[in-house]
Amino acid sequence: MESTLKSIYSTLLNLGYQISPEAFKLIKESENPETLVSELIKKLESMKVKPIVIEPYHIEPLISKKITISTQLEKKKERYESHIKILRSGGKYSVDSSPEAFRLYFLDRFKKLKSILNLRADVKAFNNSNKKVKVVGIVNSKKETKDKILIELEDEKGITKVIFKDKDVRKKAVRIMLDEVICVFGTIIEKDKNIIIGEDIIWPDVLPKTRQNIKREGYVVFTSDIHIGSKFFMKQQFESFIKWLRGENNEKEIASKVKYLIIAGDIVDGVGVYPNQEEELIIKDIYKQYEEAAYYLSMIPEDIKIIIIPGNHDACRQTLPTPPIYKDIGAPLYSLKNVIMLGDPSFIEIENLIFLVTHGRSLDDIIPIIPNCTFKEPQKAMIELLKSRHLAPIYGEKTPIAPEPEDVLVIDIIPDIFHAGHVHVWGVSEYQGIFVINSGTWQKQTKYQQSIGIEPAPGIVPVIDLSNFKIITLNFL
Ligand code: D5M
Ligand code: FE
Ligand code: ZN
Repeated sequence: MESTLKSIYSTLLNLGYQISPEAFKLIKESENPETLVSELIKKLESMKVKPIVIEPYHIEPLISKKITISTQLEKKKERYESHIKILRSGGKYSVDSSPEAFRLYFLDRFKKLKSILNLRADVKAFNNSNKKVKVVGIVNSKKETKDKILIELEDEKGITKVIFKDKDVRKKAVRIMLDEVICVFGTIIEKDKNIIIGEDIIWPDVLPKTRQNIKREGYVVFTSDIHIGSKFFMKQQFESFIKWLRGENNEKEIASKVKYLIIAGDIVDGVGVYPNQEEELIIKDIYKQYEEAAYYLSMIPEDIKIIIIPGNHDACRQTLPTPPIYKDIGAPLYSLKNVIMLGDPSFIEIENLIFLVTHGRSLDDIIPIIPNCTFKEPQKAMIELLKSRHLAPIYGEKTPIAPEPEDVLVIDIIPDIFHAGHVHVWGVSEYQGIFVINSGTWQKQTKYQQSIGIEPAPGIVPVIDLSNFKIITLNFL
């Protein structure tokens, strides 16, 4: 036995690996150290970025999990499982993209948001008179001149032209986004041409939310944009995050209470996502990228439930609503027992709290056009999405939308927590009692991002303490 262990030790050293005493202990105590080590070597050789020191977390996933999970842990898992309810994930994924499908899609968007607007006290209280009218419509066009903002609002009956002249109302009107649904109060100036002077604008918005006051324990951890496979993936920092989740780092107290990890897309860097991306890839095979991703996630204790939705770098249909990552390419993730693979957007109830999770592609479209929104504070733009009650208001820019019969991008269920990623900058806020969280990234600035001045803020992880509703941010840099 002793000699077997010695030869294992020197084999690893000869291959250039050091091994930590804890990891060595795991090998020593395993049922069959030789088989385990040959599997370990195979695994390490398949990794593009090899560890210098072998740690327990490299080995544990290779030891049959059935042995390491005690029956008690299994029970705990079941208990957690019953606390997760998927309210809605992705859409129906229809493939019809005919003009008629688009007409029906926007009609559904209009109807859904109109009924949300009609529930508002201010909209309800406004009574049309001869001259004064309210119009609820979808924004068809928008033009800005020096002293006017002109929009066209479309409803079932036709098009109303609205002119905003007054300085104060113009300030509000700047924020109007194409294809969103709003209500305008105004005065008719030409009835036959349907022209009104806009005097006020009402967005669907959310009312202050009161959380169900029940006793909860534990932490929810938010992350996204891991970009495994990219040369810029911050392996070391991500590993220290995993170590923390395993209770092997600072802040053990919090780590031991983590019950859920939510990942809002861009698990891997993908292939062919943008021109010449292969030059920035350390793993050029998408299957291998998911293998590596699953290997990392398999190091996370199994009693932490992991929820994963896709991002624009993941392997799946790219239009919103987005189905879960393909089962064949993402197979290694699907094989993890504690992972739940969902679509974008997903409404999930966890311990009686509603989580809305989306990757956040539309942030690229709305940040540049909304005053006071910047890529440095994505949470502000996320609040604007809540005001519009839509996850991708603008059609035809960077966010591809599939015209499904039902617009599942309407925020018709008000969440307690709204989580997105994509812009690679973390940010947290609270709006009307809703936690708004952007979970940043684990990818350093890429060359492309450098060329257009995107400055990521990686390695920061927002966490919610369910017992007191405080947000903590942990820094793994
Ligand atoms: O996106 C990360 C951030 O960088 C997001 O705000 C978009 C921006 N980005 C990255 N690549 C591009 C290209 N090719 N065009 C425009 N904007 C881009 P991620 O989804 O991680 O690539
Ligand atoms: Fe990303
Ligand atoms: Zn993205």
